Amino acid sequence: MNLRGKNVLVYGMGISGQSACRLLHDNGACVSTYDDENRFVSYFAHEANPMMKKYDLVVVSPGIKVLGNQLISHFMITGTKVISELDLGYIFCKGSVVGITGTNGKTTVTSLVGEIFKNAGRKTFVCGNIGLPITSVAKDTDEHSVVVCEVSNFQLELSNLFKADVACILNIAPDHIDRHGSFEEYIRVKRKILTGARNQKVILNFDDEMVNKLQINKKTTFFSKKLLNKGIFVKNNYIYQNKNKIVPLSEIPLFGEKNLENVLAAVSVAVAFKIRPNIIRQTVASFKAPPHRLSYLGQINGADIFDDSKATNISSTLSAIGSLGERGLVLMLGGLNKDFEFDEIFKQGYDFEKLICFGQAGQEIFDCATKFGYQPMLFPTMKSACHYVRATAKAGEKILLSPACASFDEFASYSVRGEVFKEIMFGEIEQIEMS
Ligand code: UMA
Repeated sequence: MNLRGKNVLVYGMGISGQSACRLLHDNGACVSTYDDENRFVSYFAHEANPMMKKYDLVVVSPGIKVLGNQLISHFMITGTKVISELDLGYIFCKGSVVGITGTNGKTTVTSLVGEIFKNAGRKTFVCGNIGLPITSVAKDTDEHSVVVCEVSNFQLELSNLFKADVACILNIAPDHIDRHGSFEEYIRVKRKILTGARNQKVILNFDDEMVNKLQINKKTTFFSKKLLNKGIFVKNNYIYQNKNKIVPLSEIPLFGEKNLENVLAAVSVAVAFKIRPNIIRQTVASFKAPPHRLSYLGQINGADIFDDSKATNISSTLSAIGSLGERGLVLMLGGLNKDFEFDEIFKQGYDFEKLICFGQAGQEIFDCATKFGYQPMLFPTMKSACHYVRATAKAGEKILLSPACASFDEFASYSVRGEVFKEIMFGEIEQIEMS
């Protein structure tokens, strides 16, 4: 794409918008910026009213909801080319690009794949939804490098140019319905990662009902926790690729069934790049999962404490319950509802030790649980719920923060929520209350 002298508007001035500006500027474009909250980077021209101007290209940040957005509709109606920040970064990436998406597990798989490539001596860039915009790494890539990109639905929504050489879908369950309007639309957007290059290799989770149903091509590799005829699968407590043993399950340091799926996915990507089995095995064995994903924090009064603050949807919470088991489980649910019905959790008939609801969605979850015969407890905030749970913790309990909601009613992000949880459970209670 020749951008020299072209008028380009970047919409949304978060970290991806800012790095898109730099990439465009470095490639000779005349960059203007717009942000609904009036944030702007001082050395680019900030537009007060971009509808009044004509642009050759508009680059949109992932956080901007496309449905119902008047500015984006205006550009589309007037025939202006509109692309995503993901598209822009991809166009300038050299070498191979791996795209990893899914409702849950993206960050874990992206990190593990990145580690495997690095240990194999490849020039590796781990980027995307994980926190580093693809537009910020593109200029440093070359024909030998590998870009491992965590791809969110937000990034895919406006994307048409992103064509990963290897595309992986981990799982699909209802999420971000508030953004996409329906589960069907969420699936349609997720599938866009498969509209890839001619020689795109596709890696899919055989065990996920929704992913398994996706149309496959000749180059599709499936991974599974069960025995398959070919692909990446588990047999006799080993991860196999066809007939080759790759990793013994006993060496996987990550906890739970979902993490086994994550490791299978990462092994599948590594195998697609012909990485040596001993490198894959060593990397898996020494891998440390990113925090707030069913992380074991320690004990209080003999109760085990688990931080799964990253569980911001129902399927993630259900998988945490499945991994820990219902016996002695003190489940902490709540935050900001993303348009979910909570019936899915309670209709399973789990026999929880305690059910704790909190935050903006607390009353709704409380009412739903009560409808199914539970006797939940309701707290206005997660902090107040944590103080109660800590004060009453007893031996044999498994205290699990797996909220099935976004964090934004009380915290800046799921990671802040997880840190506060840890602080209250293990830190100086008085200090936390004063702050
Ligand atoms: N803005 C508008 N109009 C809007 C919405 C936002 O102008 O309607 C502006 C805001 O005022 C703000 C800017 O856009 O100035 C924020 O941009 P952004 O929301 O695109 O956020 P970035 O800082 O660029 O971060 C984005 C991703 N954020 C989102 O998708 C919401 C980050 O994922 C990602 O790590 C980063 O790019 C680098 O690629 C975060 C995320 O929450 C972690 N992702 C969601 C998730 O994981 O569930 C999808």
